[in-house]
Amino acid sequence: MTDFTALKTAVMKGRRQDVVTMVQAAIDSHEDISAILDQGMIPAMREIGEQFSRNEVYVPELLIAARAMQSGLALIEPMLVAAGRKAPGTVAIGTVKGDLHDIGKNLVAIMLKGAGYKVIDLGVNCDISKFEQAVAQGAQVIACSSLLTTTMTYMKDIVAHFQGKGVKVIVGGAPVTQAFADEIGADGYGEDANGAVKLADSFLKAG
Ligand code: B1M
Repeated sequence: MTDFTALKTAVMKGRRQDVVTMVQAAIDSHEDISAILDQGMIPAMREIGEQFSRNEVYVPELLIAARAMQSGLALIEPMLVAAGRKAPGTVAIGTVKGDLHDIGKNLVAIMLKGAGYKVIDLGVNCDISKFEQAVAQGAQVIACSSLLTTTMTYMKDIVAHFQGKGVKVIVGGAPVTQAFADEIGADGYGEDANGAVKLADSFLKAG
């Protein structure tokens, strides 16, 4: 039985080796992968974000927590991908221009791969030209991630750019809402990684 509180604390404190040990032990004991994420790792990032808002921790603490989180995700990725079903289509994903947050984007990419999609991961700080290149490589859906209120506005430019070009643009990230997605004319809003997969399915799943 995994101690999710201990896992959450280890992520928050950035104790990378402890996170790796605990996640590996959870995997070895056939713990539900969603539980590892939803009860241990994701709440850790949420809580350290709240501490950051209250000036109780600073950017270095966020960085080491993020590094520990990424190490845990790297162990989970093959399990999620192996569990995947087959669905045809290519999705390009990137964090938008000016934004360097990539944990949520990586999680969405992992879940899309797990659902059988070919994923073109464009990384962070993506301007329109990067998404254009992915479309030239066959991307049918563009998934944009933003974690900052100052960068989410760039999604409006991306949506406008691809309007009428036969590419679906979907958006997500902590400050993004359905209302914002509607306002900028996006083709969809994914509240979380599963939401992004459902959107891709709705556009690309053979039916
Ligand atoms: Co930053 N940061 N950060 N940060 N950081 C936030 C976002 C913040 C809310 C913290 C706070 O103040 N409480 C705040 C933003 C405030 C705002 O805009 N209103 C903030 C700030 C201010 C900043 C800096 C400006 C700080 C500074 O330098 N003074 C700076 C900006 C740098 C930049 O990007 N230009 C900065 C830097 C950083 C670090 C580098 C230290 C680090 C990022 C490391 C990394 O990503 N490799 C970091 C972190 C870790 C955070 C918090 C604590 C955690 C983010 C995270 O990983 N969450 C964050 C606080 C928070 O979000 N509560 C914060 C876990 C992740 C799994 O969730 O990314 O939301 P999330 O993804 C979810 C969904 O949103 C959704 O699915 C995912 C899985 O469920 N989703 C999508 C995401 N993308 C999607 C795309 C889709 C669909 C769904 O496509 C369709």
